[in-house]
This record gives sequence, C-alpha cells and structure tokens, in this order.
Amino acid sequence: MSKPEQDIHVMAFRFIHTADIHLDSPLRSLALRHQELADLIANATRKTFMRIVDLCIDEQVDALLVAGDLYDGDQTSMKTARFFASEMRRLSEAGIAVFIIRGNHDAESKVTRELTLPDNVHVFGHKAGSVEFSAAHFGFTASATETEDMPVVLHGVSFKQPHAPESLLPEYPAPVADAFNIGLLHTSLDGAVGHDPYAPCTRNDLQTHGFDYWALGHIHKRLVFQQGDCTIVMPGIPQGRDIGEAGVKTVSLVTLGPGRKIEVEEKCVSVAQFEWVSVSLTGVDDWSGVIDRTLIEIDKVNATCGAEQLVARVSLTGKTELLWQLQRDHDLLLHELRSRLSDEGGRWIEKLVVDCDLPDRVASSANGHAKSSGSQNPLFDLRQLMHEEIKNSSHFHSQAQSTVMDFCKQLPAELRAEFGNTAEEIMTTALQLANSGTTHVIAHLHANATQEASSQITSQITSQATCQATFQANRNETREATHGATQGATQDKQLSVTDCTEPG
Ligand SMILES: [Mn+2]
Repeated sequence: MSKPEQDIHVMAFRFIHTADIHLDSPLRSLALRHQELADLIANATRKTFMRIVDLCIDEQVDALLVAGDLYDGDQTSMKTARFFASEMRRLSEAGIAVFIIRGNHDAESKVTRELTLPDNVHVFGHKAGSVEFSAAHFGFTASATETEDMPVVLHGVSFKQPHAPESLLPEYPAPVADAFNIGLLHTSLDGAVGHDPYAPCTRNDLQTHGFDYWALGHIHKRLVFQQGDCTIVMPGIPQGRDIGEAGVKTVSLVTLGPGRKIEVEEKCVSVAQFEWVSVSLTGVDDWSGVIDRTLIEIDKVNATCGAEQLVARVSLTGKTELLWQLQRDHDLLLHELRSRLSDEGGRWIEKLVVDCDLPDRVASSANGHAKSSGSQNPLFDLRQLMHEEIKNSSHFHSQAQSTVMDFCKQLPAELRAEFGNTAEEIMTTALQLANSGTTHVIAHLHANATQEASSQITSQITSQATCQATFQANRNETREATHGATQGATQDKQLSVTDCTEPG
C-alpha cells in the first residue's frame, strides 16, 4: 500500500531526552579506596555525557533536552563548565539544538551564569519560556527535519532556588494550538515518603495541562507513563554513581511522527553499571569453591549488564562452615577476587559483604555449648560475655562514647555528623561498631583455634583485654572506612544513607 501523499512531506522531529547528569559528581561510594575503580567512577558522568552527545550526532536528532540537574551543585568548577561548553560546540557543529532547564542541584549554579554557550543552546529562565523550534531560529542552514505541517513548541521553567515546595505547573503557558507541545519540568511528581517535594504534581495534572510530551527530570529511576494522548517520561539518571543507583541506566530517543505519533526508545549510554551480586555459599566448604562460585555469579550478572563495565556489590549468603574464615580473611578474599577479575577487565567489586550463617548443625552445637554452664566451647561463652555483659555495662558505654568522640574530632568537619549529632546517636554508632568488632574478634579467634586449642587461647584473654581488642578492631575498621574521606570518598555509615535510592 502506498503512503498517502501528504505524509511524504511530513518528517519526524527527533530528540534525545535526558536529565540528572550531575556532571563531575564527587565520589560517594566506598569503591573508592580502590584507585582504578575510583578513577572509573569519577570519570563516568563525564564520559557518559560525551556518549550522549555522540548518540545525538549518530542519530542525527534535531535536539537534546536536559530536564535539570545537569550540574551536581554549587561546588561545580569552571573546568566542568568548560567541558560542557565544548560538548555543546560539538552539537552546534552537527546542527543540533539543546534545551535546558535547571533543577534543584543547579538552580543557582554560578558557573551557568558565567559561562558563554554557543547559540544552539537555549537555557530556560525561572520565568516560563516557550520556544518554537525551527532550524533557522538556531542559525542552522540545513532544516532537514522540520515538520512541515506542525510546528514543535518547547516550554520550560528553571528552578530559581534549590527549593521548590509548590507546583511549577501553573507557571507553564497553555499549549499552542496546532502545534506539538513539549514541556520540560524538574519535579518529584507525587513524591516519596521522607524526601522533600520538588515542584510536586501528579500525572493527572500533567495530562490535564494539554501538552503532548512531558520531558521530566529529578527522579533517578526511569518512569514512563502514557496518560491518554500525553506521554510522560522521567528518563532517570544516565549513569549511576553508587550502589544506590544500581541497574541499567538509559536516555530516551523520542520520535514525533505524523499524526502526533510518539515513539520512545531507551538507549543505554552508561560507562559503568552498579549491580548487586548475591552468592549463596551453601554447600561450599573450601576457599577455592568460594572464589569459583563468586566469579560464576558475577559473570551471570555481567551477561545482562547494559554497560561494558560492571561494578558489583557482592553479598555472600547461605550457610557455610567457612563463616569465620570469611570474616577474618575478608581482605584476602577481596584481593584474590579482584586480581582474578582484573585479568580480563570489565568487572569490578566495589564491596564484599559477608552475610552468611553457620550450617544448622554447627550453629546448634554452638548454642548448646553456650547455654551449658561449663566452658566446653569457651569462644561461645566469650561471645556471650561480650554481647551481654560487657557491652551493656555503663563503664563500657562511657569508654565507647569517648573513643568515638575522640575519633570524630580527627575527621574532616563535613564527615563528623555521620557518627551522630546527639549523645544518643553517638552511643548508637558506638554500639554498632562494638557489635561488628565483637564479630571480628570472635572470627579471628575461632579461625585461629583450628591451629591451636581454643581453650588455650581464650584462657589467656581476660574480659578486660577482650574489651580493648573489640574496640581496637573497631577503630581500625573505622579508620580504614574513613581513609578515603579526603579523596571525596565516604565511610560505611554514610554509604548506608546513600544506599537508598535518593531522588536527585
Ligand atoms: Mn533534582
């Protein structure tokens, strides 16, 4: 069947829609104690942005839309801004227009005020603006893809300040009749419990406004809604920055065709992809088995990875008698796995978590011993003593608290609050550290006890010495965890905060 005459002249308007680039974001993850991995992640937002520009050029789109949070915040340097300007010039040379709104992270960005961008770039102000797309308007000679029968109008409002508790939707003009209307909006939509609202609105509000396509930004996880004739796309962050932003990340390639037809395609451009890798060690009873099974599970996840670099958070689960050894020799295991992976490249471990249990048989015999009054298994008695008596004593509490506070004083100012701001919070942190320290001490003793009689070891340890050992283990762990702080890395405590996916 031949196409109707009129369609031959109607060409599509095509654009790439992205948001939340957070260009040159500082490192937030632990990975970061590993130099090569830190470099990979540190450069990832920039490399991914270059790939977005490459994609625009390869696909010969008409425009690139950035719906806020191009920059990460006020600390953005002129170096980042100059990089951005040079990428904009590449698009200018390719005849591609760029439309940008500012979000909560780059609302007042100083660099955006100081930077001169080429003419192909339109940054919407904090008062509503509308631009009718025409190649001529942007100074391009070729106008290959202008729609002949229907103009395309883009509407946008930038955040004036980082906070926008009210909906920005009333600021947007009504749709232009007989045109294809696209709105750029940075919004937290209905919001998530525990997060501040940013220009909140609902899908219904968006549909009711009457635009054809809403190019949204802010939420880092991709969302697509078709509300009647209205297509709403939250593209998500194009490059994850830590394990809290795990999974495949994409941008949208959108085609507006004849008859108001909208086609949305996902394109993965990320350099590295964070993923959880869970490894069950049930039935594994030797060290090489642990290595083999872990590498197999990493490969399985890697096979489905959209980016060419996989950054894995490995969690060892299941029941194995190797528990104590895994806890004690965690560093050796991580080192061995990393060196095996580095042979081929493309796969990284950012953190290894030991979350195993002992097999039921071992655990129940251990509990049996602990409950008996005699010291048939002194290590379990010792663990009981540390957990129930020492840790609950007021003497230990005051010692623990003052140790944590001494430690805090030595940290860079911006990290101190991570241990808590009140005496109560600091105490909670101290007790968490004491818990993991107890586990470490017992794991070391237990694993060593296979070489020496455990009774011999434990008889040499008074509860006083154990208390100190527990704390020393914590201090070492904490010191290691905060080691990367000056390089912009962060410690375990902070990670647990960023692990929850935080909308932009
Ligand atoms: Mn945002």
